[in-house]
Amino acid sequence: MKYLNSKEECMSYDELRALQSRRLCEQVRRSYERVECFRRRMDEKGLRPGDIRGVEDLHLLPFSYKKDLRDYYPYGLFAVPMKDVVRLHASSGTTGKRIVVGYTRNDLDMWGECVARMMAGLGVTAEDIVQVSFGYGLFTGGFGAHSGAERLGATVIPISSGNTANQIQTMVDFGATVLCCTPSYAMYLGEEAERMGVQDQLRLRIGIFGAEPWSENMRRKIEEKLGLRAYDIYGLSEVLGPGVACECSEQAGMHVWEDHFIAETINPDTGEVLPEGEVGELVFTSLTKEAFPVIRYRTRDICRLIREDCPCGRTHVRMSKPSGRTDDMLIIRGVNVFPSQIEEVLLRVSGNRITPNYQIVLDRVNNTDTFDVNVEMSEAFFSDNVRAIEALERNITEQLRSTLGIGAKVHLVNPKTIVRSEGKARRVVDNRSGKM
Ligand code: DLL
Repeated sequence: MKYLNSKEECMSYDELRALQSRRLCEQVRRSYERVECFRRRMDEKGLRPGDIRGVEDLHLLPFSYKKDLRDYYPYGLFAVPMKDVVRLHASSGTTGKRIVVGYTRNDLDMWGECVARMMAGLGVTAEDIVQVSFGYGLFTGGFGAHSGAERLGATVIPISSGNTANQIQTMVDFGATVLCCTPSYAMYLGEEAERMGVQDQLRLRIGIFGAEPWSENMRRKIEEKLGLRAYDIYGLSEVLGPGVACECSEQAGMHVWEDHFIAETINPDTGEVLPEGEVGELVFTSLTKEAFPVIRYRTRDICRLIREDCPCGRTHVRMSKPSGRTDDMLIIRGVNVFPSQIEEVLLRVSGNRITPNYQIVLDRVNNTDTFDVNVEMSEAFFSDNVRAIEALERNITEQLRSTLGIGAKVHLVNPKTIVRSEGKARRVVDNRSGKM
């Protein structure tokens, strides 16, 4: 119970700002002394650590980018000697060199604390049995969820992802009450549990899902299939891993732990800071991380910050579900398209006639982009009624054209034919590279 609404979680706005200001000044001073890239950028702006007197001066600081992690690969941005680094994680991303992040013992403690707080806020206790089906390894998901659950005193099943039938049997046999994994894997586990006929033997009550975008519709479907309440958890390797932000019992935005991180939203084109409440690119500054501090790190995730009081009593700002990334924009026949726009149309038009499984496939034929959207029909809608299927395909095609301004070929495919993912779902298959 120690974690439920701890003192830090309920500080007044002024107390939080004062704490952030103290920690920010210290973080800037340390980073300036120890991280060459940051020092150079400060020098270029003619800034000294002493010029930053508190949160009100945050906007003066230079941004940092994913590219910095690649340029200084592997350890060039660390602020402590390697003897103090006790853990490394890495993320490969879809393109380019992977990135590496490091943690001191204190960093791991802070990480565990952040995850434990959010689990406690959702009602996880020492009585719970937590199945961690996020991948363990260089990906932060498995170890991140693990440390939080263990810190709470819950019983952890460190099963990692994959081997789906065995996952479900384990869930049943060990009486798992909490499940942590990506939402697409949760959906898959739900389908498989149904297929195995063991849905009513599951004891799950809480699901903690994240690492990829997912819609409210998907939340409802997962809740229905697994018989639990599903909560969104957000994070990124560069800033910590899972646990930077998480929903509370209200399921209405994810609290960002402001005693450890400052969140800003900016206009991604101009870098201008936006008032809280406006949609923009999310930027994080870490306040307590030792091995790998980040200052004004551009996440590329698009969301808005919510400063209103939350009925749960926590005072920390909330972020909305990311609606996309500034860099997942597709350019199809010259038109800018975000996968989230396609998902929104699919859900609006089709309701329960489709499942949340879809895939966008791009190719180039005769110097022209081809744009196909494969969408899986639900078991309930799937039938021999070819006319109903064609009518839905036409309807989706028309709505996509009016929303996106370009035509797509929509294919309704049979249930369970789109490849399931054990980690993050692959929504876009882009085969165009090298076919200019
Ligand atoms: O995905 C860390 C994580 C693990 C978060 C487990 C939550 C649960 P990366 O692999 O570095 O780290 O990917 C980070 O994933 O910038 C977002 O674009 C996306 N992402 C993470 N959580 C969410 C979420 C982990 N809840 C990138 N909703 C981030 C939408 C998310 N997108």
